[in-house]
Amino acid sequence: MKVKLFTAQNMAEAMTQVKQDLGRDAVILHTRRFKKGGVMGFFGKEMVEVMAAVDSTAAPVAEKKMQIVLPPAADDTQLTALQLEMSNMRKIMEQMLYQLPEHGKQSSPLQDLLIKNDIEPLIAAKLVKGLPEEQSIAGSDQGTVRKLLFERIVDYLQKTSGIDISPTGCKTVALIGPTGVGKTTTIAKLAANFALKEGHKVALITADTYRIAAVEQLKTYGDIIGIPIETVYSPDELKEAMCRHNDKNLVLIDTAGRSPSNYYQLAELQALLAVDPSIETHLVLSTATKYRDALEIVNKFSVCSPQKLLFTKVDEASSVGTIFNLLYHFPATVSYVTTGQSVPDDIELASSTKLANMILRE
Ligand SMILES: Nc1nc2c(ncn2[C@@H]2O[C@H](COP(=O)(O)OP(=O)(O)OP(=O)(O)O)[C@@H](O)[C@H]2O)c(=O)[nH]1
Ligand SMILES: [Mg+2]
Repeated sequence: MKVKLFTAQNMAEAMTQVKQDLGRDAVILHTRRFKKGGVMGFFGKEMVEVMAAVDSTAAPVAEKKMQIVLPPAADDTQLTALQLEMSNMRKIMEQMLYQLPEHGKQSSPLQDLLIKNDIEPLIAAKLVKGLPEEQSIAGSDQGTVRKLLFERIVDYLQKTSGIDISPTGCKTVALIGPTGVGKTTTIAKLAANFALKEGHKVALITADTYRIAAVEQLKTYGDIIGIPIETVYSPDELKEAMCRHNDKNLVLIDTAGRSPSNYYQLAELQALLAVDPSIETHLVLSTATKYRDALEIVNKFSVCSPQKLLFTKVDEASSVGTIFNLLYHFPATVSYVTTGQSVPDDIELASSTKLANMILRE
């Protein structure tokens, strides 16, 4: 790890120095403003100091392509296999539990369908509980029971609402979530739709100053869409940037991906968003996330009090089971789902009937 200190007259200049010296993969470790010259700290010139680092052991790009990925050490492999085995056994036992006589009857084909679409076995059992047997409904068509189940599912998915913009006020929305789930891409999709398709005045703010490349990623989108973009390094700067753009209909804030197990990072994010309680926070999750991991993410990010959930990568997930399982436990509002990498097209307002149809997909 190569660590270096940079001093410049402003943050933009410091970032250029970091990029030139350490490259686009540099990580910002610390920033501070200080006064240079002057008398007892007064009348000095304001300067910024940035401490940045880059992994000096990382191979150059060309070399990286040729790297051979070694299998994990024997112990790790055994451990992973054991964990997998235990997880499979747990699933089988949960399913068996609901097929035992005290639970009434054998699982139904609809229950099996729910489980196949990754609805947790216990939730699937509760969803079909009390539904009539298909053959017991005299003279009804085959789909009657399915329709009843569909309505039950829709009931749990009812809370959906996107970004509600008022023609007069300024709405501010921040996207938060784990790394790589698609926050920046989703911000670009939202910005392009609200600015270009709906003609609203939109501005972007990025608080993701962790990697140089992250700032550039959003700046590129901002330039293409033709809307202003600001970079902020602290809660105070966020407040100032929000004030500067209070003439806009929508201000979208991008944040750095955070690990749910890093308490410090989450506390920092919480402090950033606490500068203005009017910020509407959407927690972004990949639909392909395993349910148990998604639960952990929602639990840990709850310190940031997100108002809505936003699910990305529906196109990459084999089911939308995680979405349903989560909403069964946390009756949260879902804003959007994203369905691919294309900006601005691959985003939709969440629809309870569309999701319910996917949950009952054969
Ligand atoms: N298939 C698919 N890929 C997506 C979707 N949304 C984003 N991606 C891709 O996911 C990758 C990561 O997207 P980013 O927008 O950079 O994710 P991020 O959450 O901002 O990542 P960090 O800022 O590093 O935390 C990119 O390759 C995107 O093109 C989606 O709906 N479907
Ligand atoms: Mg990002």
